[in-house]
Amino acid sequence: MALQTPDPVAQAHDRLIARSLEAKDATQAIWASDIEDLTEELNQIKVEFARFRLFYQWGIEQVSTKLNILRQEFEDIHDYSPIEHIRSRLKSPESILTKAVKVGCDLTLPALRERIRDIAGIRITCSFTSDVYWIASMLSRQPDVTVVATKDYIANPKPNGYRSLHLIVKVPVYLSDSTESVFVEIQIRTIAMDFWASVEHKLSYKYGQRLPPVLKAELDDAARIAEELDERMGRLRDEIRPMEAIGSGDARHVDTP
Ligand code: 0O2
Repeated sequence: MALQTPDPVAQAHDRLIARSLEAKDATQAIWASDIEDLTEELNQIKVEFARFRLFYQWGIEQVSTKLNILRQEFEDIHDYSPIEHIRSRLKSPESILTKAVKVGCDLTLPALRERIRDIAGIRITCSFTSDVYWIASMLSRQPDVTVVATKDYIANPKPNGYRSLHLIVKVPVYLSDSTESVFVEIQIRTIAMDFWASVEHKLSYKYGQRLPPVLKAELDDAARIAEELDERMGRLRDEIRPMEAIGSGDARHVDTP
């Protein structure tokens, strides 16, 4: 069953109905001034919420810039980058409210700011598992990035086979007269992990909890194969790396992830 999200317009509508029912005399049910007040209130909520989400967009831009610099630096020096692809998404107002209801968060901006930490999301894909940890380590070492939580679903995959490294970081957003901090969720995974997760996501979307056993078995098998592929690619890469360092005569190659 779909979760009910609180809709400010529907709530205002319900309040108007409630007021009119309470009124003893139908003629005094709804005053034009009431409607004006509520419209004004709704517009204010919309403006505040749009500004609230904008901070997270800026948070995404901060982290994306850091990642792009790392990527370009690596491509320039090593002719290779541990970062294959970067995607970002800002949670929609509906998804924010749905999650807030799900986790029992108050529907106030301070509560949403504190409790819903994946409003800004960045997903990084890379070729090798070692790249995943290297990227996490490079980001964590930056002085204005604070890692507040780590979920290592690579070391400890979820029961369904999901693997990925998740970081919740806090980054500053510099405004003209102040600095605000926002949470950004960063998911880092290999191409194989990402491929599996996107197929699993589509199947979950289609079947929910009722995934047919034959598909569940296929998915379990695919998770095992994806893990094995990552391990094999890692071993092949370990073979190539020392040769690259010697071939280029560049000692910096040894420091790459
Ligand atoms: P969306 O639209 O992708 O953002 P918490 O935030 O700690 O209260 P949560 O949200 O379960 O709990 O955190 P977790 O486990 O770190 O998962 C956050 C995100 O990871 C999810 O976001 C998914 O993007 C991804 N994810 C986690 N588990 C799975 C999984 O089993 N399969 C797939 N395909 N993705 C997964 P959202 O909020 O679900 O949605």
